[in-house]
Order: sequence, then C-alpha cells, then structure tokens
Amino acid sequence: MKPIDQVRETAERISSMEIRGAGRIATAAAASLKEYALSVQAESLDDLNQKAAQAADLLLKTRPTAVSLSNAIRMVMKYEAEEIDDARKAIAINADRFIENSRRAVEKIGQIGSRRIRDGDTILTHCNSNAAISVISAAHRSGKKIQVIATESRPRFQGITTIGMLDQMGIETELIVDSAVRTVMNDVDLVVVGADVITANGTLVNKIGTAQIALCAREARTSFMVAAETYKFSPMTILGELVTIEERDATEVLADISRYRHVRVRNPAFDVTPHQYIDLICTEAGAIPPEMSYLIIRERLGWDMEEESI
Ligand code: RI2
Repeated sequence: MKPIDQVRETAERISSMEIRGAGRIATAAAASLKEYALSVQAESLDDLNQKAAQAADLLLKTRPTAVSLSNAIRMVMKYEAEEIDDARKAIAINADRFIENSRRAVEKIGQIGSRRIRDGDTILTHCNSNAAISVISAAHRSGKKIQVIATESRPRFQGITTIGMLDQMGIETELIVDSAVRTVMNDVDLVVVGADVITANGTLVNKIGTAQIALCAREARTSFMVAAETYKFSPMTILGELVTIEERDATEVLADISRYRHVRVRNPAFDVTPHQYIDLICTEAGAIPPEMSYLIIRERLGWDMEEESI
C-alpha cells in the first residue's frame, strides 16, 4: 500500500464512522500522520512538509464538527526541522505524545469525575463516550454500587456500544429509547455525557439529543456533567468562529425515502447545549464550571492568537 493510501483508508474509516468518538478519531488521525511521515518518500524538506500538510488536510476533512480532530492535527503538525529525517521524527514524537496524553487524560477524568458519584447513584449517559465511561467505570471500580441508564442514540445506535462496554465491566445497566429520557429522569442522580466541542463560553456541542437531555435534567433538578479532555475545547471560538454541525446522510435515518414525494429527512449529528444547563465540565486539568472554558483554551491548549491569521 502506498503511504498516502493508508491515510486515505484511515480518512474513509473516520468518515464512515467505523472509527468514531471524538477522542478516537483524534488519536487515529495522529497515528495515521505518524505512519505517513515515517514512510512517505520525499525529495526535500519542503516536499515532506507539503506532503504531510496534504495528508493532514485529508484527515481534517473527514468530520467537520469534532474539534478534537483539528486540535490533534494542529499539535502533530507543530514542528520545526532543518532536515527531512528530523521532520519525520518530530511528527512521530508529536503524534506519540498526543496519543499518550489522550490516554492519560481519559484516565484522570475518570478519577476526578468519579468523586462526584455517590454510592447507590443512577447515572444516565448518552451515545458512546470514552470519557464519560471512564467516569462511570472509575466509580464502579472504587466499589460504589451504581446503576446506569443508557440511551440508544439513534440513528447510529452508539448506545449499543455503551451497554456492551458497561456489561463487560459488570455494571448494572438499563437501555432506553432516546424519547424515554424524561420518563426516567426522576430516577437519575447524575447525567454524564462526553463532548465533541466545548466553546470559549462553555457551550457544549455533543451527540444529537444531548440538549434535550440537559433540558430534562434541568427541569428535574438533576446534575449534568460533561466529561471532556482539554483538546475538546475549541480555540477558534475565541475568534468568534461558529461550530459547524455535521449533517449526515438521510439514509442513516430512513433507508429508502423514494416513495415519499414531499418528505425530506434531516440528520444533524450534533446539537448545542447552552452552558447554563451544565453543572460541571470534568477535564484532566480539573473539574471546572463551564464559564472557565476560556481559560482552558488559553492556558492548556497553549493557544496563541498571534500565531493564527485572523
Ligand atoms: P469520546 C461522539 O461522536 C459522541 O458525540 C460522544 O459524546 C463524543 O463523540 C465524545 O466521545 P460520534 O463520533 O471522545 O459518535 O468521549 O459522532 O469517546
């Protein structure tokens, strides 16, 4: 396989959601860039830089919402080198560092977030989030007796992945259809979800249905926690950029609409939860109120506006 074909294949697996989850697509992209940089032929440093940038662009275009992808690619591609081999090595080191930091962040989020879970709690989660599951599994491992309610998360049914993971850990779990959230909310002590993007003002962009769950939680006075690595925060939102919400293919919702003449299927993959509905964002840098998101972007992501063209 040609080096660029490996990148194309990874890009295709991310687009089709064979590889999915904001954290997983970020680490898969980093690993793919590393492999590419170490194997592609280059005639000069300029040639390598250009080729690596093209590969990065291919990966970047796969899914438009999750900022984890662009943050990962930016971190991997932040290198300076005088020689081709140094550039290859720098990309590989950056990628390894990102992947290892991501693994540690998810673990740490579990340790911090699980302190918010009490013995006997029922936790509701949506979609399939590694970070959210880390919180739940850390609470379970610490000996707290907990129960989870997981939504199906139509149309891609990531909830089925979630119940599989929780079942493996021996955690008592109930599966519900997405529209049953209000019915069960009075039995829920804490909602824990992941994040695809957190903006500078603490707004959450996450799997479609999250905003409805947050509304229900608010109305029932149930705490709502977001579990997110700091690379889920979006630097560009400081510059006023809006988050693009991915609209996926209609066939994910309805396989065949050809017999309807006046029907259009809409399939937005994510929705927007205002920061007022979020009690806490649990990151590897600590559990913060959503209003502190700006500081995470400035201090943890090393975001330097001077570097970026406005
Ligand atoms: P982790 C997923 O997106 C869900 O929206 C989930 O909440 C989020 O990524 C974060 O997942 P999708 O790829 O990074 O299923 O916490 O569209 O695993």
